[in-house]
This record gives sequence, structure tokens and C-alpha cells, in this order.
Amino acid sequence: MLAAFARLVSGDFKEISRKKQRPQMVTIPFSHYVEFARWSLLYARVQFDEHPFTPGDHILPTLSVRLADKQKAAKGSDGDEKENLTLVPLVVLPEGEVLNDSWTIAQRLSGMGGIDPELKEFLNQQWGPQTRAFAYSFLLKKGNSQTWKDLITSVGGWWLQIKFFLFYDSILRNHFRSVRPDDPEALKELIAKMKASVSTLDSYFDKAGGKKYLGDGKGSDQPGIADFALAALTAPCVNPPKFCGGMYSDFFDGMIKKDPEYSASIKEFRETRTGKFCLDMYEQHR
Ligand SMILES: N[C@@H](CCC(=O)N[C@@H](CS)C(=O)NCC(=O)O)C(=O)O
Repeated sequence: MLAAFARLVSGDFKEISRKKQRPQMVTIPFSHYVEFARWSLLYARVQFDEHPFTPGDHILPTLSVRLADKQKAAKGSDGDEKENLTLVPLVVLPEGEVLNDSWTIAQRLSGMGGIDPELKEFLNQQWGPQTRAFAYSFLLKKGNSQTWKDLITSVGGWWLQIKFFLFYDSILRNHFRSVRPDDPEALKELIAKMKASVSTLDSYFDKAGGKKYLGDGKGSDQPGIADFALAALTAPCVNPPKFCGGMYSDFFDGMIKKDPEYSASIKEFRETRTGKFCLDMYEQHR
């Protein structure tokens, strides 16, 4: 019943995929996990269509696909994902199969091979959530409310502008309250954790045996899944101009100009080995 309602309101992605004979990707377009999956497919020249939603509006479309598919377990490729029916990205293949997370999408469709499970676990469970919290810590600061509004409302038309003003902004802020924007102690704590994570990530370049790329995590002459994942999940704290193909660079560049604390943190992460690698990956391959 809920699945049918959701499908009616948000579109039947299985049917669209079958008709178009092309993978259909449901996204929150500025999510760094989405960016990892999207970039991997673009790099591998895999054709697909994207259906972008704002946070909150993504719930019905993701539920409609997963509930209808009875994939209530909604597990990732290695079965390490907790049940979560609303995560993006997800992809519906023309034969009706649903790929439930960025790793499965990137690995299955790009043909780039696998990734060292330890590195994947670290990127997926620690680094990705930390850099997301970093981005929201700044976006939700009172002083950055214009950037926040511009970013969110860029996903939709005039109705989203009105909705944002009426109730959406307060719902989203409440949803992200655990981020504690405007709390300098919380930000300090987060940045300390991120610096420890960067040391762990930097050490993977030593394990790459002098190769330019990580490949599957152990070194390669060609970029692989580990490189796209590392670069995309690092992007929120480095702000490479071509993140999401440059769609949001004006917003984030604007925040760099307006918020000295954000700009100092970005500068600091850009100078790390991981940060430099991220900038370089974007420069060379996005
Ligand atoms: N491990 C997942 C993580 C995806 C994820 O955390 N997505 C976030 C956006 S960055 C999301 O969908 N949040 C909304 C929700 O949980 O409903 C993946 O690799 O796809």
C-alpha cells in the first residue's frame, strides 16, 4: 500500500528503467556517496539517468523502490550495511534489480574491480560520515543560512523556494540537529577525529608501492574504486571545484569567502596528502 502510494507520487523507476533500458539512479545530488557512484559511472562511460531529490523528498522515491522490491534488508554488496530503506544513491537496472549503495553501484557497473575491505570499511563507516558532518556543521551555521537555502532550493523549482520558507528549513535543521552547528567545541572534536582519519588514509599511499593510484587500495597505474571513493568522500573538506561536475562550486566558494573558519579548515585539509590526492583526482579525472 505504502509502496504503491510512493510509486504513484514519485514515479515508477523500475518501469522507467525497463522502458529506457538504462539504469535509473535516485539521488540527493550533492551527497558525496552519490558523487562517488555517479563519478565512477561517468568515468567508465556507463549511461544512466539521474533523479535528484532534496533531503526529505528522497524518502518516498527510495522507499517506493525498496519496499516494492521487498528488499527490506536493503543490504550492501558485502552485507555490511545496516537496514536503511531510504539511503541514496540507489540504482534500478533494466531487468528490475536494485543496487542499494554507492559501492555496489560503482563496483557492479563500472567494471573497475574491487577494493580492500578494510579501506572500504574505513571510508564507508568513518570517513564518509565525518566529512558529511563537517559540511553540515558549516552549512547549518546561522551565518551561512543563505548558502544553505541556495544549495537546498537549487534542486527544485519555485515550489521548493516556498516550501523551504514555510516549513522545510526548520524540518531539515531539526533533522540534522546532532551536527551541532554553532557549537565550537563540537566542531573542534570533529576536526580532531578527521585529522586522525587523514593519518590513516595517508598511510594507504605508502602501501601503494610508489604507484600513482590506489586502485583497489594496494596500488595501481590506473584509478580504481578506492581512488574514486577516497576523492569523492574527501571532497566536502577540500572543496575541489569539479565536485559534482562543478554544480555547487559557486555556493561552496561563496562560503569560503564569507566564513573564515570554513576557509581555514578547507585550507588545512587541502594541504594533507589525502587532500592533495583528492584535488588531483578531480583535476585529472572529473
Ligand atoms: N553506505 C552508503 C551510505 C549512503 C549515505 O549515507 N547516504 C546519505 C546521503 S550522504 C543518505 O541517503 N541519507 C539520507 C537517509 O539516510 O535517508 C552508500 O555507500 O551508499
